[in-house]
Amino acid sequence: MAKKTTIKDTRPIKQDNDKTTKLEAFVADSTGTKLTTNHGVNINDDQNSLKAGDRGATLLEDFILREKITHFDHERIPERIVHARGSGAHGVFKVYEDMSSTTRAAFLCDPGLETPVFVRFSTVAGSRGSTDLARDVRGFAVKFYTQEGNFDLVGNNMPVFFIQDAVKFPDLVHAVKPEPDNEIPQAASAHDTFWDFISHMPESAHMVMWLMSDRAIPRSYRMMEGFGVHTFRFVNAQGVASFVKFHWKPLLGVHSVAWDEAQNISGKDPDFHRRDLWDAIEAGAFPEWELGVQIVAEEDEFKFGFDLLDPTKIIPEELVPVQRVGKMTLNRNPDNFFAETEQVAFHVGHVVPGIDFTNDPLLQGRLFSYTDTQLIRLGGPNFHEIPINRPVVPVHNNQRDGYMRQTINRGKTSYGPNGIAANDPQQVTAADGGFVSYNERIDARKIRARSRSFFDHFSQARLFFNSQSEAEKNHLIDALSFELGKVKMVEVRTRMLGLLSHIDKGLAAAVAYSLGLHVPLIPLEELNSSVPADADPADYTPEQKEGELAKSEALSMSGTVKDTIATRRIAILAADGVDGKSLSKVKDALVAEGAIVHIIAPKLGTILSQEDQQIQVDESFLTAASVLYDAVYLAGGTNSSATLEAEANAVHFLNEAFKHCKAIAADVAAIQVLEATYFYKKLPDEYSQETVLREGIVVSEDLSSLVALFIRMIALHRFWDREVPRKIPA
Ligand code: HDD
Repeated sequence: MAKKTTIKDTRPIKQDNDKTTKLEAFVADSTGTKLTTNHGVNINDDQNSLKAGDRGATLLEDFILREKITHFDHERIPERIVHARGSGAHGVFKVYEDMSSTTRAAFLCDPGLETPVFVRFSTVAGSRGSTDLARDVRGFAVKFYTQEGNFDLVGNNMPVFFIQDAVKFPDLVHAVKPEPDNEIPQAASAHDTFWDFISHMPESAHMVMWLMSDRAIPRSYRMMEGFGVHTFRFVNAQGVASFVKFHWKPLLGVHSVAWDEAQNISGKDPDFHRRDLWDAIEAGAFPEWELGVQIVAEEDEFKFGFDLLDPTKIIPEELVPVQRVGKMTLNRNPDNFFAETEQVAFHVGHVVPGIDFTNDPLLQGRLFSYTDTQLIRLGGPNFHEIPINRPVVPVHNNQRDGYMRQTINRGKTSYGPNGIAANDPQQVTAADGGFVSYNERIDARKIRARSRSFFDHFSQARLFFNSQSEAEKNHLIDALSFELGKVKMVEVRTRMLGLLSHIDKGLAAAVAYSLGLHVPLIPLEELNSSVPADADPADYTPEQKEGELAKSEALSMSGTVKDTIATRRIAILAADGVDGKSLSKVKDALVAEGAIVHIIAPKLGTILSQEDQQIQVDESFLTAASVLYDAVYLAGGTNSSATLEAEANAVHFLNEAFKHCKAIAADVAAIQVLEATYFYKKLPDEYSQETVLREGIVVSEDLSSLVALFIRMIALHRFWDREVPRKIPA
């Protein structure tokens, strides 16, 4: 076959790179249009079916009725087996500096280039209609529509995974999903089958620490980190490869809610995260993350005490710092949830030249699973033609036909090599941008076994626990006590305690206390189902190794950004007779800092201030709840305070906000309302600025200093220090 030297459709450099414009072609706007059937016939009456007489039977001939009902009957597609509940947004990504020394991926080499992205955040275990606030891992999947094709970074908000080999993924998912006999519980891991599985799966110890931490109950998708989890490869134009781990660092910091709060939000507003993302984008407060990379040279592959290919391990940031190389901004909500967020199909195998895989056995299995799942979920092999999934560059190959094919391919040939069409479409050389897999040398026997370098399941679980703040440790112990407390089978609880004791004896003892059990001594080899009987126990490395990192600051959320109150939700409690001037002053100052401020009163409509001015109420105590806010301000005014003091819902609002360690500020004229709460008598007698910033409560008549302190307090997010010493019923 004669080879042509020129290629008609070279990878485009000056292509129209705007995904929004590309999607426009598929957008349907019905404004001012006529109602038609799907075959384009104008419909005269869409409200009545065709009947034999006024009261007669409906006729089979009614094609309008049949088409409408049939379409309706088929409107649902199978939900994702995992990550069914999700929310999406469009945005853009820009690299800060040319990274061509490490990768040839064009979107990472040109700081002038803006790459469109679509992001889908999700929970894992729950169904499509389940609560956003489940204790769960969050999916963080990003589709980059690059000029060299789509790159999907299909990650989570936790940097490790439960299992080391994809062959166990169905078991993990079966264990965490609702139990098969009664389909209970929904969107929760607090049940027997999950913990039974985990108790036999010590490689999940590290991930379970993350799952039981507050990372599993984020305040917002906008305040979560993201991780590519696996070690990937960067390859530059010279073919030189390095290992890379991907990170997303949110510019708003990493923040969570309290577990009691999460459970309440699940009832008050199960769409809390979805609404938060949507509202922030609608308000122009575009969520932003920096892309971080940890790069390890090829020759350093074996210099760590863990295996880079093991997805249950992180590379501590102290060992390899995260370089922030670019920024992603989400700036547009989808036009249609189903067409975009539901039909988007991610795949870890969607890589572009310059990004490649490693032999992480979890990653390798994922490479099979994602295409396979879309075939069933989206109904056939043409899911890449769904508008949201199309790359911004043209697609040409010899694949044809199948369910719902959209492309009308011209010409006689659908094979290659061919002579009839001059061998089009043609292969592309590496120099012209063709993808060439990294030329990794593999010289091995075929085996079904685990590398010894994967045997240590506890060192990093312990590193994670040791790196948490005191409050975070307490939350982790509480979470385990809650989850195992929901487990019915005592042998599962006990086995878990045995497993926890290999992570940290104090942790196991604290959980055992809550469960009313003793910590059993279970030798590691009995727990280690994935380790062969003849393995050397030295490989389990249960104890802290000399020179090993004891703590990693980056693993605690307590050190993340705390200098902004932008988009934080603040409740101002008020009633008729409120001091309107002070209310406006506080509200204006908070709004000026970018916060969302709602006035909450006993009823909707307006309240009359002591200056005789009507103030619009945003929510009533019936429609609002403290768990939907980050902080509370209690406005002054004699009559308002008297009403709020007698309003049980207002007092409950304050008690709950206190219990969940939120910032509370009050005009001194409203002190009587505070006196009606559980917590008032527990507050320290003497207040200095330092106590205020530790306790998160400020009461003052000097509104200027009150506002300034309140803003600092809100930025600090939560006052976990007061949680244990000032525990209240709420
Ligand atoms: Fe997965 C969906 C992330 C392991 C099989 N996965 C899915 C999504 C995310 C992840 C974010 C939702 C994408 C979306 O929003 O549509 N998955 C991960 C991470 C993993 C991981 C970070 C470990 C590092 N996954 C994993 C394994 C397998 C799968 C080991 C199978 C062997 N994942 C799937 C899937 C899903 C999926 C069944 C369900 C829906 C979909 O793919 O599109 O194929």
